[in-house]
Amino acid sequence: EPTLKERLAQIIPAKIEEVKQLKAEHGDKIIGTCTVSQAYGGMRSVKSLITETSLLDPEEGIRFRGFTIPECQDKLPKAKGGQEPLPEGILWLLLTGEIPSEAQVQQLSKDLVKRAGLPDFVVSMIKNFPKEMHPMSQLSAAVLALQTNSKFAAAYQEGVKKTQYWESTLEDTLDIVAKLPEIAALIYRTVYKDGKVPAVDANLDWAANFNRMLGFNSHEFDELMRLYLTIHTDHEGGNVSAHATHLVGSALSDPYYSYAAGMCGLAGPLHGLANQEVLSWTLDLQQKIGNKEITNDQLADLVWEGLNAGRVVPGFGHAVLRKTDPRYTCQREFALKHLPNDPLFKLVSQIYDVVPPVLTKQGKTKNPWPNVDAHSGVLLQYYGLKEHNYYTVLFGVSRAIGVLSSLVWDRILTLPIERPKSITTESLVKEFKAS
Ligand code: CMX
Repeated sequence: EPTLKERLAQIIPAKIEEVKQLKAEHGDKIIGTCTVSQAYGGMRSVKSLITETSLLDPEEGIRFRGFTIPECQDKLPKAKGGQEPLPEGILWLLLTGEIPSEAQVQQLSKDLVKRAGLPDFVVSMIKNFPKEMHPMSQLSAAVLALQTNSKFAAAYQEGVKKTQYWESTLEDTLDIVAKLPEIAALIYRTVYKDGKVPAVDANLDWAANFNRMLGFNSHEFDELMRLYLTIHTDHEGGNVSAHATHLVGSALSDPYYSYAAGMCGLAGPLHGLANQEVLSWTLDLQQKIGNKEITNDQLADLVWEGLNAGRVVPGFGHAVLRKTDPRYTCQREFALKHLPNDPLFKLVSQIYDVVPPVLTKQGKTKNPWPNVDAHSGVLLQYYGLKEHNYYTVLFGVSRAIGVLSSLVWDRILTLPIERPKSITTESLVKEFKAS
């Protein structure tokens, strides 16, 4: 069977031809417009980016290369005895658009094991970070330090042809994905535990290896980690982490720079950091409630308290989605299957009943339903990964698979440097006064 790189090389010519034809025949067709409100409003729903790896429907949620999350859970290869997809499979899917065979996924797992391992200076750098430094800052800084390894940067210096940029971008992508579990685990073990991380195990898949490095040994948690690392990979191209990676990469900054930029964006509370905020908020509620059961009305009062103080309800709302996030739903299903009686899960379920009507009544948010971040924390807590400040790092490890696969396609399609036009308020005022 062809390797990932060989398969990609087979797929690429037809795809490039398709894009060439599309541009030749329809290059002047309009796909989106931008109003004054949209320019001031974060360019919401302006269609102006090409991202091949996934597509988000406001009602249905994400499709990875055309496949919904339940379809991915059904079709992607699993670990022996497992039921959740292996993240190696979604890496293959996002890159090629094809569901890989078990053998292809195993081969990719082995390739990632071979690429694992960190230079000593990165290990000692992480060990010397102050413990108060946020784990997301540590993650971006460590990835930037690793940039010295970039094969794309080296190839570019050597004057490699534009049509071959994708090859070293793919090499960097696989290297980064392979090395991230150790980086992330080292951050975790150094900040919260004894600083020791076991070497990668050639007989384990990527997610199970990550769990061993973090210090967890439960097969059920391995299953959760596989699911978690699969569903957080990609959410089309306009979200902050994906767009930042794409934008920085468009300057031909290598994948290390580009991904580190994406991680700086993921660290914002309106984006990835929301999962940390959700857990703090939920535990806070749990503490206020104490050991008793409360009615939905009483819980609603507590939610209103936060809203009236001007805070958002973390984990609810979305810039694009208008229904419950399917990434929320599949985590809820995992919880119903494995931890139906966990008190914190019961509270999260009650929040799911109570918050949407409250947000609807408040009437501000366009989407009162929960997003991916509203559910991940409770699962991690259950399996003993309790340090919420760390949660966004897990999101970031997964997101590498999506944003870097997309970056490989940016280079395959030889997309140019991104440079939209900006305007001033003064110029707008002048323009519309005249008309
Ligand atoms: N709680 C309270 N108010 C909310 C809200 C929430 N969960 N979500 C949106 N609103 C408010 C907005 O703050 C905004 O208020 P103002 O008009 O006073 O500024 C209004 O509703 C309209 O916002 P919107 O158009 O519905 O939402 P946006 O597209 O601007 O923002 C998002 C989307 C996700 C940033 C927002 O819903 C939010 O802040 N949610 C909470 C944080 C969160 O869960 N983020 C994670 C998203 C998923 C991810 O990227 O990881």
